[in-house]
Amino acid sequence: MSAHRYTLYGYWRSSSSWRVRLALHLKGLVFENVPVHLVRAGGEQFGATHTARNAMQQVPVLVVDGHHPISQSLAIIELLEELHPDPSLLPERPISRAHAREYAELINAGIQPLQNLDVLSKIESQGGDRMAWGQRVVSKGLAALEEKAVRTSEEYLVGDQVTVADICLVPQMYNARRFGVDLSPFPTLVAVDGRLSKLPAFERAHPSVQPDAQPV
Ligand SMILES: N[C@@H](CCC(=O)N[C@@H](CS)C(=O)NCC(=O)O)C(=O)O
Repeated sequence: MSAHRYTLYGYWRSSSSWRVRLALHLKGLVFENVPVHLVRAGGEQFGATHTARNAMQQVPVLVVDGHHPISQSLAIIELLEELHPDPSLLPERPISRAHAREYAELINAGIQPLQNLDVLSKIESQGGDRMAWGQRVVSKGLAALEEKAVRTSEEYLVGDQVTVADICLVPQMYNARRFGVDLSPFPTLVAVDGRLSKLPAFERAHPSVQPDAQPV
């Protein structure tokens, strides 16, 4: 039972919102899930109500105890880790912790922002091919991650504990499939993603079972 009240403003298919849902479920925390529709009516993220929560006009936003809106999924996950350290989403050894953070950032800073809705729309509006762009940036990032994970992975990306790296991996693999990326060069990532997807917290956080999910 949490001493804090959590409200998550997110979108079923947003990979960053998915990361926060995963952290909340892995830590067994109760939260209210409030959908912000990123597409309908031009995008609710651009409206005054959501802009007041996050001037970046993005999800996720976690509101803590009704008055602290926090954006940026990794900052939110770090807050949850500090407030609820058990179970930890970081390995014990400092080097392993660095790897978990490294992989999370590789996805958070090196892949996801290059293929988010905003960037894809701009690519398209300038005559580019959004699918080809998405495939290129996702494949490049996953290739780097595969090369690293081969050396640290056991059951999951870093050893045999679920970490923040795994939280970032699963939504990114889902996006890779949406872009039609060939995953055969990434056997480690595919195997870890498969194992993670069977865990109850990962099943509960999946976009398809969210209240705002739409048929695909
Ligand atoms: N670095 C941010 C990224 C947030 C982000 O890219 N959110 C996307 C959904 S995954 C969004 O709200 N997009 C709305 C838009 O592009 O208009 C985080 O980790 O929270």
